[in-house]
Amino acid sequence: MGKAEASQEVSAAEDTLVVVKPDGVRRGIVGEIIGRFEKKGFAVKRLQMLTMSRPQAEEFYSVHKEKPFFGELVSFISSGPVVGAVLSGRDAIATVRRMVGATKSWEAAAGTIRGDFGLGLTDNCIHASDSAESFTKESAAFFGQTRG
Ligand code: FUP
Repeated sequence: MGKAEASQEVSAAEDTLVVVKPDGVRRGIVGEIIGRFEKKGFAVKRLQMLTMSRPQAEEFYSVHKEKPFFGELVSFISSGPVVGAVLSGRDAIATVRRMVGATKSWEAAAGTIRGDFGLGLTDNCIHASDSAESFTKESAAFFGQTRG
């Protein structure tokens, strides 16, 4: 193995945030969802259940604040308990997004979480960060100042 490959190997672990949405918690599939990531090989570095306040939800979804569905999104994510997990492992952001599947659950491929567990859009079981920048912002909004 060359030097470049070796350093890539060392820096391969990446963190991402998933949030099981209120529909997933209500339906009792938190363990099933987090279990998929554990079986894939990701480490669960943080895990917390909480109910987001409206301001917290607005902060969490601030990238969407100009979108027509922002109000609905904020109401939904703050409608009940959610479970956030920081997952760590190789290429976590892209790999977890592939495991989550397409935004519209009815179109999501079988074998993905959205493809297997629902038919919703706003209520599509799970959120996953789409970039390192999103991970940083969303984690701050989700966990606040609590230490992990
Ligand atoms: P995703 O990254 O797959 O979660 O999807 P987006 O960033 O495109 O959308 C963010 C959230 O808004 C998703 F949970 C779905 C929701 N949404 C709506 O509720 N209505 C829409 O018209 C589009 C997205």
